[in-house]
Amino acid sequence: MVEVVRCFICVELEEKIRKKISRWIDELKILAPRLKWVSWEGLHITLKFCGEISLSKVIKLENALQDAFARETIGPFDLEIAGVGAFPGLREPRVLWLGIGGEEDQLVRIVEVVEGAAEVVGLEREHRPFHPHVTIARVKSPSDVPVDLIRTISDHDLGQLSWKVNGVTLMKSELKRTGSIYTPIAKYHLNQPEVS
Ligand code: 2AM
Repeated sequence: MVEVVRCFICVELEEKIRKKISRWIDELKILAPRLKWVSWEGLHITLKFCGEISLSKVIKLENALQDAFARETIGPFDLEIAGVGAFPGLREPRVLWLGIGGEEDQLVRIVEVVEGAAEVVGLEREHRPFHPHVTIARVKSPSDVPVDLIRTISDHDLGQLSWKVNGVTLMKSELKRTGSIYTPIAKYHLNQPEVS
């Protein structure tokens, strides 16, 4: 049997930021305990979801990403958490997320690099527009979302949460009954732009 790996490419958040978001999630959990809240380890910005791919394809993807990021001149850049929202919308949310601000245009450039490398190994391009976000909860049933929760998340100010993005991670995802377990497969560092 061919071994398959569920994986995705993401930007990780600094640990102190994940812990701060998580403390807020702990408060929200009290209002909506039936939602699937993401644990602090699982907070990230997905750049591309690869689905379940063969181990040999994972190795090819690792190499393609390595080559692509070695060629790129995108240097480290700053991102920040900017507001909250939901897919498809706050009226009937399926996914609750934190928005991203700062040098978002750099993130868009990185997604292009990632898509290019993924295409090299035969993965289909994402056709939906890229909407950078950090998923904080998934909703099974709309009745699990009290009005209070939406009011609380809309009114809350998490304060300034910004960090420097130094690289991108190819992450393995294992689905467990208690939640997903993410393990880095490889990390790709952003090049410092040359000073002339
Ligand atoms: P999101 O939560 O950032 O929206 C790992 O499972 C990551 O891959 C998740 O955080 C999720 O992104 C994304 N993901 C999972 N299943 C997916 C799917 N079927 N299609 C697209 N993205 C998916």
